[in-house]
Amino acid sequence: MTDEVLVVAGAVLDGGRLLLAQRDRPAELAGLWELPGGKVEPGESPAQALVRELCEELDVSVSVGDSLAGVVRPKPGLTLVAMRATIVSGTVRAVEHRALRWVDADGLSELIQTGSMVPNDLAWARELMGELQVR
Ligand code: 9L3
Ligand code: MG
Repeated sequence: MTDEVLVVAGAVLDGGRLLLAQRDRPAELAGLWELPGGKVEPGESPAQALVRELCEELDVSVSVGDSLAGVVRPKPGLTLVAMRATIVSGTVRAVEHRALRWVDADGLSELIQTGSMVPNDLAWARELMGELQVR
């Protein structure tokens, strides 16, 4: 079906910290923090889409690893998946976001507690929290 939308987001972890990006749009999500990414285009694999999205949004090249366990279906026709990504070249900068932030377990916990995460990303945030905590 052409109206099936798949969104892929990147879990970029480095040195015990997770990269989060603050959305600038749409209005209801502006100011909230997410795993960066976007829609898989026709003909792309999720991994290819993530490489393209993180190049467009963060100006870096990444290699894509495993998917996170959480698959989010907020409404019919929309599925969100997250995949691990490692920066292979470049330094992240906020091309399309309001800001970027590297968070440790405490920083991520704070964003979750204060309702500062994009709601659809909460399952991934909790999953990644476990990994940040054991370090
Ligand atoms: N979305 C939710 N969490 C995320 C991402 C990357 C995207 N981590 C949602 C927000 C939009 C839709 O998916 O409704 C498409 O994302 P984008 O192309 O606006 O980034
Ligand atoms: Mg995006």
